[in-house]
Amino acid sequence: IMVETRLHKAIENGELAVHYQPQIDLSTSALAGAEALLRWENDLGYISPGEFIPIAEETGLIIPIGEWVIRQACRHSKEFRAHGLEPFPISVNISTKQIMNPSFIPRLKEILLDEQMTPELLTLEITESALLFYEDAKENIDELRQLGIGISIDDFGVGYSSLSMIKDIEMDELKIDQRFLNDALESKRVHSLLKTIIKIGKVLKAKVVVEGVETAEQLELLMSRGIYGQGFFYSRALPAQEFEKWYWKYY
Ligand code: G
Ligand code: G
Ligand code: MN
Ligand code: NA
Repeated sequence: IMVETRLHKAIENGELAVHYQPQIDLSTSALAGAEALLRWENDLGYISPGEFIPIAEETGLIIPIGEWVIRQACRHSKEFRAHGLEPFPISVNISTKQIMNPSFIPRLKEILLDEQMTPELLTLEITESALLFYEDAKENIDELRQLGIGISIDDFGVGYSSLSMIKDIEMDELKIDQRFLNDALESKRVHSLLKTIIKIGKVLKAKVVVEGVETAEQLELLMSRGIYGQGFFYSRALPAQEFEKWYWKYY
């Protein structure tokens, strides 16, 4: 209850912020995108999205909060370009509750218009489990893709029925859950599995992003495969201004 009450006011109190974590083209080391990650800090301290997103979902607050995140991402995208950064897509995490809401696509279109956002620079990250029990999933995903918005399947490999889902739904990007890379150095079996999942992404002609790149040794495993990486090795998620500083340091 406490968290819910505070979350209600979090947007208007300016306690929420969207941070950005870079995604790197591992063949060229170019910046290929950024994931928008929501942060909530108030007088009680920092509360992780792992804690408050489930509450936002239960209470329905995820709808206004989710729209706010998309709007912020569009604004920051415009700002980054105005400041001379090469255009790159921003990925926003979308909850099941959001994508299943009938107003989701109309509201999204409004936001894109309001913010003069190029749809091609927006990607939506959806978990496979989110789509599993959702009847209109395929139709809506197709419509979003027709608008030019990218669709990314997040945490790929840890939900169930993954393979049947990617059989039916076309996507632009596959994000391989970090636990595969985590174990790939210690286990030949997991390493082979990781390589096979990467091949699945390639067969689907999706951009393959491996999550949780933390060390140079892990990066070594992933190089020269025409894929993308995201993780603390490059940077944690940074506030927009710090993200720009990070960018100018490397590019
Ligand atoms: O950044 P971090 O590891 O703390 O994120 C924890 C979880 O919260 C991740 O699963 C991430 O996808 C989720 N998350 C972060 N930001 C958002 C957001 O804006 N919307 C939704 N729905 N989930 C988010
Ligand atoms: O569920 P999703 O993939 O959206 O969540 C992304 C989460 O992973 C974020 O909370 C982010 O902070 C976290 N993350 C990003 N890079 C790394 C990393 O290299 N190692 C670990 N352990 N977590 C990471
Ligand atoms: Mn994600
Ligand atoms: Na993920």
